[in-house]
This record gives sequence, C-alpha cells and structure tokens, in this order.
Amino acid sequence: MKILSGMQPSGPLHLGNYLGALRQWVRAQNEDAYYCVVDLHALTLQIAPEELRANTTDLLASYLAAGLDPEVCTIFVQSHVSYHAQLNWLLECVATYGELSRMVAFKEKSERQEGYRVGLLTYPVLMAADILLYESEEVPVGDDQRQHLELTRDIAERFNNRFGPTFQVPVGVQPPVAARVMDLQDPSRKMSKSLASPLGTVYMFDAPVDIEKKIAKAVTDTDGEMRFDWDQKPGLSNLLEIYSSLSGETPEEVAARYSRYGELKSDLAALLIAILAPLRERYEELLASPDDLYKVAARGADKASVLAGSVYRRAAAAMGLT
Ligand code: ATP
Ligand code: LTN
Repeated sequence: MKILSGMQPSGPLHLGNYLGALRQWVRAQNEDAYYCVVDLHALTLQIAPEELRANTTDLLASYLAAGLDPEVCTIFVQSHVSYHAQLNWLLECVATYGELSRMVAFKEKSERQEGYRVGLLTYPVLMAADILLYESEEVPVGDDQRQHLELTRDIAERFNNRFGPTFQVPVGVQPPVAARVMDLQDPSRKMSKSLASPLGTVYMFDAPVDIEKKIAKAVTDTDGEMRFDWDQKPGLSNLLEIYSSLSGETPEEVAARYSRYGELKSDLAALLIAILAPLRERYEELLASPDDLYKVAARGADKASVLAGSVYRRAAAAMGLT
C-alpha cells in the first residue's frame, strides 16, 4: 500500500506531532511509504530564510531519531521534487475559491495575520498535490488535518470525473487515541508548533527535567475525581489519553489504576522520559552530521521524483497539456 505524509519545518516537534502522526509513520514505514519535510508549506508562515533552513535540517534529524529508516521508506524534502509545485498549479485550476475559503485552518490563521498572503488560502491545494503525486491510499495525520484530507478527496474525484481516471483517492488515518493532543495549560486548544505556549507544549526532545516540570504543572481541575471525561475534565482527559497512547491501555483503564492526580502525573512523566530519552540522544547525534541528513534527503528525492514525475505527466496529459 502506498502512503504519504509530511510535516512543516516550522519549529521543534511536540508530543502532538509525535503521538498524532510521527509514531504512526514509523509503524507504517514497511509499506510503500513516502515521508517529506514540507518546506514549501512553511513559506506561508513568512519564516526567515536561515530559520527555515535550520528547521528543515532539524526535522530530517527528528524523523530519523523517531525511527524512520531511509533503507525502508523514502524520506525527502518537498521543494527538492519540483512536481509538487507543478501539480499544485494544475490543481489550483480545479479547486474552487469557495471551498478553500471554508477551511477552518485558513479562517483561524488568516485572522491572526494582517495582510495574509495568497499562499495561506491555497495551502491545502499544495497538500493535495503532495498526496496525489504518490498515489497514496492512506495518509497518517492528526485530527486537525481531517478537513484538508476531505478537500484532497474532493479535488481528486472532481479531476477524475472531468479528465478521466488519473488519481488514487486517498483516506486520512488517525490513531485511536492522542489524535488531538491538547495544550497542557489550555486544554481547549491543540498543542501547536506555531503558537507559543512554553509550559503547555512538551517537545519531543525536551530535557527530562522540563518534561517533569510541564507535566507536573499541567492544568487539571479541583474536584479530584479520577475520570476520563472530555466535557467535564479536559485537562485530566488529555493526560489520560497521552498515557494511554504510550502504555497501550485504554484511558479508562489508566484512570481506574489511579486515585490521585499527582501520582498519575509523576508516572506519566517517567513513562514519557523513558520513551523519549533514547530518541533525544539519537537526535543530537544526527544533528551533528547535517551532510549525512542531506545525503538521505537527496536519495529520497531521486526516488520520489520517479513516481511523482509519472503521475504529474499523466495529470498534465489528461488536462490537455502537450
Ligand atoms: P501548527 O500548529 O503550527 O499548525 P502543527 O503543530 O500542527 O503546526 P504540522 O507540521 O502542521 O504541525 O503537523 C504535523 C503533523 O502533526 C500533522 O499530521 C498534524 O495533524 C499532527 N499534529 C499537529 N498537532 C497535533 C496535536 N496537537 N495532536 C495530534 N496531532 C497533531
Ligand atoms: N497541512 C499539514 C502538513 C502537510 C501534509 C501534507 C500532511 C502538508 N502536506 C501531505 C500530510 C500529507 C499540516 O499543516 N499539518
């Protein structure tokens, strides 16, 4: 089965990125899997050039440290494969302004930026191009990407109906728990790379003392009742889901084993540290040899270009380009 997914090089990865997406990628890497650093998408953030470059290197190291193996799956940087930008244009002539302006991520992000750029609106079309170029059947992503996946399916189906069968229509897949990890200080909003919340965000490569501190300070509630209940107890339920995704139990089973919040928190911190500390060590080693990371990316781009090129040419021909 073919699989593609990507992350923006917009900053260090957090627990949501890891549990919601990256860990699923590692589990699926034995399929015909393509994983990219979507640097073109990060341009919508108006990021400084040197920061984008450093973040891209950092994300390559993070992918490998999390357990992606370049001998098994294809790891590459989006802008190294020019077909992404090329197919993006073809699909911009299939997607409608109406459907793009209804995207929740666009509405939220455009409200936060004055004079936002066109790229913020057309961002999901580029994402559709990423996915469709690799004939992806499944796309492992967190819950926040569901709407973008639906749009990708709509674009693919519309294209196929108008120009004949060209694209595989993909489905998005979310993990059963921790598909939407919430900010530890404000459990009404998702843990995010681009919104600063220093105590609310646990980074994958945080030092153990910081993980302990952030989990200990996580907002819960005052009635002290240990119960998995997103409506009444969002802070606690977030911790229970994180725990459950690490231990393999259900959140209810975890809740049944504890009576005090403090105990749950200190065990959760210990579990997280045990899992993340070896990844952090590997990440630091990998970052020390950036040339090796870009060798991996170059090999990945060569391989990705073969499939992406053939799908691009099929789409271009279907539309009447000669
Ligand atoms: P931003 O908040 O700046 O938009 P992000 O943290 O969502 O960034 P992305 O690169 O956009 O990071 O997302 C990478 C992957 O991580 C996507 O599959 C996304 O669905 C997933 N993801 C992001 N945040 C969370 C979260 N809080 N919980 C679960 N999955 C998440
Ligand atoms: N839009 C996604 C990042 C992204 C992506 C993709 C995810 C860009 N292209 C292709 C899966 C497949 C985000 O903001 N998290």
